Amino acid sequence: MILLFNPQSNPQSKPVLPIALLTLGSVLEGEYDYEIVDGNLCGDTERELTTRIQATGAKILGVTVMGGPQLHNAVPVCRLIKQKFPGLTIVWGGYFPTQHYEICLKASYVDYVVRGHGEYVFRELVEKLQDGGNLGEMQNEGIAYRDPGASLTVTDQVAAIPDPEQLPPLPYHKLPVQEYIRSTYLGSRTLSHHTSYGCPFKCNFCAVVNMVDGKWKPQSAERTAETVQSMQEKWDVNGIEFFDNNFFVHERRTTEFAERINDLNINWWGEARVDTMMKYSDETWQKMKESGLRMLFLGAESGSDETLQRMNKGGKASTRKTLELVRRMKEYNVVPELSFVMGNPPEPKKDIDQTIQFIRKVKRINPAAEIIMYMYTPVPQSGELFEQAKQNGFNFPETLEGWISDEWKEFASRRSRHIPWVDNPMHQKVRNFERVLNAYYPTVTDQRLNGWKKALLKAAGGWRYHTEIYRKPLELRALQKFMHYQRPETSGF
Ligand code: B12
Ligand code: SF4
Repeated sequence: MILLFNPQSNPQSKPVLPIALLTLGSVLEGEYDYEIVDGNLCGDTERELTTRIQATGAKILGVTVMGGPQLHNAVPVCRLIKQKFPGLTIVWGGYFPTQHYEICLKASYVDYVVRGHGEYVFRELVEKLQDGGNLGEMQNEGIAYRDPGASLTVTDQVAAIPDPEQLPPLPYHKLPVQEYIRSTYLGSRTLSHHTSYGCPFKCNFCAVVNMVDGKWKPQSAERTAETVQSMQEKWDVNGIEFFDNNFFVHERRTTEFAERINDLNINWWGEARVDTMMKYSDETWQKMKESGLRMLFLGAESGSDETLQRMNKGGKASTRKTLELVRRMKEYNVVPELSFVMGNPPEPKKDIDQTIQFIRKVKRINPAAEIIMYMYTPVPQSGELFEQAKQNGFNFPETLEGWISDEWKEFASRRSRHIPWVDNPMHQKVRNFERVLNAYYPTVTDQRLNGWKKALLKAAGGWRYHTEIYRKPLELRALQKFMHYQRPETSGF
């Protein structure tokens, strides 16, 4: 028996479907016994795992791990579970272990790390562990472990990306899917899905590059549309969030998908690049709109063309294009959700000021645009930004215990106050501006904010926004707390 475990990632809100575990399960289906344990559905994850291991006699525990709150749950739970069941093999996979496998393998409670998209390599590892095969003869790349002499064995490459079109359907029957359906801006019954792996770009602040090295593999429009239709038939879904890193790479796939779901009356959301969406024809935009596209998440990243270059943003990314796109989206009434990476070296203050001014321009053009502001937080890969970060005294923690300290938990959530090149006044300026911006332009996707609450927030934030006096917005803080205001990045994914 194999248990696939999703540590708690968002215990306060409605759980998000653990798609990684469903797809790992899809290739075990019919060959191996397995169960999925979702920490977001159980209060005490350690107790739940203990009960399930005792009841099933599980010998392998596969754990999916994202930096931030999820790691915070994964570390103590795996430590305790390993103490209780020393014979249990614990395998970690996902974004965090892919990047920081050496640190993970220092911990006595992590036996193996699978790097990259792990469906086939995990299945082969399970086969070897159960049948006693030689790990040195693994066909699939993407595994790292310490042998009994404690030296590190790691394959040269991360796992090859599986072709999503060839993967079996997701084994939804392993989870209580109804629990994951939530009400969002898209619809009263929204569920998430994933249709492509990777991204063809290599932005040097982005963790996706380490996973896929500039590759992108999609499922066909036909299969994607069929899945959406079956979600509607089975669970009466009327909103879909596509969590792909870059759903819109191929215009033809998007158009075909939009045509195929046109009559389903479903609203949808996805993640895209600004330059790609500017290349799309008016006809495609019209089709996407008619098929129910309500909102797009876009990596605008910066208000400075110089910084976009330094980020290796690639393609034809530019600030001018971002402004053109938000104007275009206004015509189609599709909400742009723009994500920015603030405080980039070598001149973080200038970078922050330029991006704040740029966001003000965006809002003048399209007031409905949602703005998400992250602080630049390096990922371990080569590139000018990371080199400069290191020169500025940046180092990752060397143990998992270090990673789960409050400071690094905040860091992994990309809102850290402890980035060496961003001093406290700079950090405060970003957060104060964010507060004023969110008051003056309350998010359109927040379902709890009704008309009078929005009007009150807008009035209270107006003078600060116009005079650009962002310091100490205590009155806005109190108001937003009182109204349970929801920041844009917590509204969808
Ligand atoms: C859904 C999602 C969430 C959900 C949580 C989902 C869950 N598991 O509970 C929520 C909304 C809570 C979330 C939050 C955050 N997320 Co998030 N999230 C995603 C998203 C959009 C989709 C994940 C997904 O389902 N992918 C589909 C599956 C098939 O792919 P996968 O997860 O990579 O899994 C494959 C491999 O990683 C591997 N694998 C994964 N787990 C395991 C386990 C084992 C045992 C094995 C063998 C293999 C394996 O094999 C899988 C199959 O191919 C990704 C982006 C993306 N498209 O992947 C970002 C992403 C993972 N998130 C990210 C971040 C930064 C966060 C946050 C930390 C910060 C933020 N505010 O965005 C927060 C906080 C996390 C927390 N609370 O702990 C980053 C990670 C970057 C990094 N530096 O590591 C990503 C890549 C987004 C991005 N492009 O920046 N997230
Ligand atoms: S385009 Fe987006 S997903 Fe692709 S590498 Fe750049 S930031 Fe990452």
